Amino acid sequence: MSANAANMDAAEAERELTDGFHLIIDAFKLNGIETIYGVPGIPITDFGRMAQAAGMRVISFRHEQNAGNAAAIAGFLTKKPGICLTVSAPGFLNGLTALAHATTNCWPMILVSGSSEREIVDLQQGDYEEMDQLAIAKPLCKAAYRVLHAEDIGIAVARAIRAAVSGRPGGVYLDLPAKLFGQVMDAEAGASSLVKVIDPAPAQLPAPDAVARALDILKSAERPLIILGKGAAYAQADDDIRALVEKSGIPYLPMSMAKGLLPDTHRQSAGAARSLVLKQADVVMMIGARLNWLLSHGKGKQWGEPGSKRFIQIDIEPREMDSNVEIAAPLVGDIGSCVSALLAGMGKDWAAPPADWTDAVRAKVEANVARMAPKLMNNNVPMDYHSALGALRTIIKERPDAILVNEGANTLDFARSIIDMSKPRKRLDVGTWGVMGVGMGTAIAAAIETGHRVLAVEGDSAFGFSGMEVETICRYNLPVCVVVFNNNGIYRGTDVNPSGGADAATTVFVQDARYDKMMEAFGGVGVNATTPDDLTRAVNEAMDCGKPTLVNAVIDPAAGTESGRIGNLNPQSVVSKK
Ligand SMILES: Cc1ncc(C[n+]2csc(CCOP(=O)(O)OP(=O)(O)O)c2C)c(N)n1
Ligand SMILES: [Mg+2]
Repeated sequence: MSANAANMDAAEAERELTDGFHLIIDAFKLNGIETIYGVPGIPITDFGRMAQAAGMRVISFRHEQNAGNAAAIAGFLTKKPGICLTVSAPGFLNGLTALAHATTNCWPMILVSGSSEREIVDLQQGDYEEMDQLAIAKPLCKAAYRVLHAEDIGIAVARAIRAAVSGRPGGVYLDLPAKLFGQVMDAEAGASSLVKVIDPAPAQLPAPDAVARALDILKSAERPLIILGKGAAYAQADDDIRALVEKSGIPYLPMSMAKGLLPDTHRQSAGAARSLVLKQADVVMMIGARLNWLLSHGKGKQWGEPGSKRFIQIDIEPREMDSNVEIAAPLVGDIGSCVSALLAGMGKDWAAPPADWTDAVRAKVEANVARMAPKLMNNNVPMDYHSALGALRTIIKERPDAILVNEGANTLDFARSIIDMSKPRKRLDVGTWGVMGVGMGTAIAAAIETGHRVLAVEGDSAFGFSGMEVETICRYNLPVCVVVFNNNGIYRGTDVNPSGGADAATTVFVQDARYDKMMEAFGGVGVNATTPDDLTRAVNEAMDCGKPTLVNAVIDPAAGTESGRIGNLNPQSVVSKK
């Protein structure tokens, strides 16, 4: 070898190098992504370590589904994609439910999964955790990408971010084969291969004639109604949405995760008169709410006389229009832009809706609230849903910044109507699917992303889906108070095995279980509460000190109803009823 060639070799060796591990971390950080929710293992263990070393927050869970649910709700809360990191095949599949959930709910999330060697996977030669993950993820998310070369990491992360947050947000899958992590490239070339996403969710302005059409219809209404969906909460256009509702004088109905956009005690809230307004309104304007099953598809008995309504719908996705019924005024654009265009178009002298309509709604709300009030104060032992939730309602009222996480059947339905919210994005629940298992992942991400206190109100069944994450709550010392509504089962704890056999009935659990002991096992505070006073004391203390706490709230096993408020969706057997 000539002296010259030897010198060049030495220069080459001295050049700074980077690799896949570092490029992925740098690409995230460049785009403001600071937190990863995941479960370690081959091939991503070192990646997690390096991300932590590089100053990212890496939160390790006990099961990927909970990490995924954390990432999904982080997306909802921040408008940035929540990141879930999983190992290949089984870890990936565990995370996939949450990715599909995020997509269904229109929340930005990126499931980043390690995968096994392409050459072996594609020949189906039985690699460690072999699976064609990209193909499996594709139908369950908005977009799915695989990166084979380190120099493509920058562009791949940029594509994933833009796909997740632009237009209608949703879940994105990013497949990172094991070999990618160790691939080496020149550090300078690596740095210049990274892409900072400029304006990741560009505003989409509504067409002026579409705005005028919507305002014309709204103006002509005799019994108008506004429905706020979780899309409106996601938009973070809180001031304009409130201004629009107040300027219009129109009664509004918040879907469950839109509660608090305006305080539930607002004069125009029709939350406690839902049946009346759905049936009687003549014009309904949906803001970030879809006419899916949660609104009975915009038709049927709940909606009064067929053909009695005209709908105005604000949504960023044009295909949402006419999905279930005719939309008289489609307003396609991002919610912030649409709402501000409506506000501008309303001018200074917008006439309030006819007083006989707003008075009728108000009267119904007041009657229903008054009817509910004494139930919330009963002192029955064991507690029922009303007395236990009456106690929690006061606690949330006194702490408007606390985040309420809620899942279950009766536990969900009663809490939704009983606990008033007064600020936006403070109520996080089961979303579009009504899925059980989001509780602990949601509570953890809510605490991490916002720094506020979290109160998770959980059915005993619902809690079981993610209950092991109480260890995670203790490990990161998060200010989460979990209240398990323990009625010994799913819906009720009173069913008996119809065969007379020794097995428990399908919907009941171990009687008188002590979920509070689970929290104690990891060093948190556990309390068994049998009265509203016990419950108030324990939850107040937890919310004051912020220590991980689990309160086992003993609820009358006979107090609930089958499927809470959606029992009508259960198919019936004519044969077994003979
Ligand atoms: C992933 C998933 N599995 C199953 C269900 C069916 N499901 C609906 S509510 C529920 C549990 C209800 O019981 P609990 O949480 O104890 O609330 P309760 O009505 O007893 O207050 C179940 C299993 C679901 N919604 N999601
Ligand atoms: Mg239960």
